[in-house]
Amino acid sequence: MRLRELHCPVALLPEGWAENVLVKFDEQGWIRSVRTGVEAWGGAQASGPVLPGMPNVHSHAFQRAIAGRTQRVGPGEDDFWTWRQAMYAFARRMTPEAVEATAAQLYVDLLKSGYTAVGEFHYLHHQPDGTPYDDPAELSRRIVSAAREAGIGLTHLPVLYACGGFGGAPPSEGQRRFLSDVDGIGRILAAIAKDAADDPQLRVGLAPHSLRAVTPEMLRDALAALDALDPTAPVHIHVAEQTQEVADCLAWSGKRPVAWLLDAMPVSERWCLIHATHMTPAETAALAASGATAGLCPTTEADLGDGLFPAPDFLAEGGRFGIGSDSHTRISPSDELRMLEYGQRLTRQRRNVLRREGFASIGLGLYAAALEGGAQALGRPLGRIAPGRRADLVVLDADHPLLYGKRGDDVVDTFVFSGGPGLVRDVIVGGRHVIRDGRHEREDAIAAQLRRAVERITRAG
Ligand code: NGQ
Ligand code: ZN
Repeated sequence: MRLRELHCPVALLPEGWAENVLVKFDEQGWIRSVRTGVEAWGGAQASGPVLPGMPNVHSHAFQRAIAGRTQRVGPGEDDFWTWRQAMYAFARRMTPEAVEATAAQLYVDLLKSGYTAVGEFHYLHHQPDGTPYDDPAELSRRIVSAAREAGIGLTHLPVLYACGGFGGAPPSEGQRRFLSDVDGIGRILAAIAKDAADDPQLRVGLAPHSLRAVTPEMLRDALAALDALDPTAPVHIHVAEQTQEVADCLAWSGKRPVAWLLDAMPVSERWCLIHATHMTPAETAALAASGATAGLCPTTEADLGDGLFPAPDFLAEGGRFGIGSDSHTRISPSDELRMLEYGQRLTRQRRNVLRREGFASIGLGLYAAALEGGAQALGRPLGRIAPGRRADLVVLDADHPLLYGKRGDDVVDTFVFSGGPGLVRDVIVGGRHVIRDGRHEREDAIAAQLRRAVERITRAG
């Protein structure tokens, strides 16, 4: 259902909390006006505090299908690289139908947890043996159609993946479905950009997978191809997630991955460096100064044993970040933000570590930072209840016992540290009321379609 306005008893505006806020939308889903101190008179009324919806900057939708399937002990020690083998083995089994069904269910679950837009870092392009589908953009189109079915905003990021390691090392068997050259990825980009032209819910960008997966020449050519299409489109890349990757990059180039990228590439506001876990203080300061965002995925980074992002230094340098759920072991913006702070508390033996100037609360400071950084990373006007931004809103459940008697910053701290997705009651994306009273109108059909797809791929073994 499309709304034209929403009256909010309390809303988080760019300037802070405001009461009796009337937000008006146009039919394309843009916020037209925001007025405060307006009494409700019978139009659509939010049942609780209203926050800007959270952008999710990093998703591999198909990996939701492996949630709970990678926690078994292996023959030797388990690490990121043994997880990756298990992930590759499962990725082989994904049919186009399974990709779409998994993504549609995932996107409904993202909405229910308070995410209203997602950056899909999409590298499953081809058939299991590496042959392109008849339509080379087949699986990208499946992602777009899943996002449309769920009603979530999408920044589609087709991945350029060509090598198996630094210095143009050959790819492995398990990477066949991901491989393309610059022209191939350009064709997928152009196909999806056509769909995005008249859809304010959709944007495209480019994702060179990592410095392991592309050569510097390819990276330059791909950026040139992207610029020809859209010189402001987002660029996302995995970087410095594992210490092995740092060591390999040093052996190849004499530089650490983040330093290499900042020196060799025009890293700017349009870039989002995913993970950037392992940085020296100089790299941390330089990344912050570049204006690029760090795409932090704390629950996945914990699950994969990556290490801790140097968040206190990065924030002190004015660094910008967005959050992502990456492998989707957990789906919850509050989990990502809480883990970001708790990682620091556990190692420093202190409380309230990630403080930000102008914010009295940790939860709100981090939530607000992730809104701004997330909007920047996804290249869409999100993250603020303000005219000209997308009407992407989350209504918390004022009837939830955790929120009794709470006001202002305590509401967001309760969401981030205690309530999580259970506090999300209604979600509006681009003016469409996609989650009502905790339910998505198509959730039964979407779950049924997933069940069928899972049964088929499980049977096919
Ligand atoms: C991915 N995931 O592309 O899904 C990666 C693993 C890799 C994370 N880095 C594969 N969390 O980096 O080679
Ligand atoms: Zn990733």
